[in-house]
Amino acid sequence: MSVPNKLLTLVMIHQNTRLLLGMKKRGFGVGRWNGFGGKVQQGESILDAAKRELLEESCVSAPDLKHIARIDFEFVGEPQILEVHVFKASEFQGEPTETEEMKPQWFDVDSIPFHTMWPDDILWFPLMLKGSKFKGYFLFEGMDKILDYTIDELDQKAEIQSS
Ligand code: 8OG
Repeated sequence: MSVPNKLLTLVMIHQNTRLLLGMKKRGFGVGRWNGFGGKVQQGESILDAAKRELLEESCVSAPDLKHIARIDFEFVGEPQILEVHVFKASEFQGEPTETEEMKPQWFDVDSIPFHTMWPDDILWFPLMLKGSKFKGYFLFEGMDKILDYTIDELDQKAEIQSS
């Protein structure tokens, strides 16, 4: 029997030339800059989970999140696919504030610290930054090596499907 995908969210706050990232202080992806997000809870919508995790991890709320991508991550030897739903916002309320999970910082879009991020990010951030919708798949061996991947740009009107 196949294992159901694990649903996760990832939120990017992007304003013109700057992007808000957080340094992950603990857990999966520790030591890497990333957007804000985490697991979708039982009975929660993916959008509500994205808003909740953004607030919990950065003290910022963004009422108008645009669902821009679904990226599936497979890890060699692990049966469960991580299904990450990516959202983007330009408007937000509150002041980005360090929490137990994340240390937020603004980056110029020309100086994104890809060397201290998940290695797939450099491959799909350009699409995210230019406002595209897309679907991605990455096969990882461990946390650092990508064995295979696909990225398909979608029509702006396309609805991002979840499993
Ligand atoms: O709840 P937890 O902190 O474990 O959630 C993991 C977060 O990391 C979630 O926001 C999804 C995100 N994430 C992955 N893999 C990758 C990846 O390869 N790149 C980026 N940018 N984020 C990822 O789980």
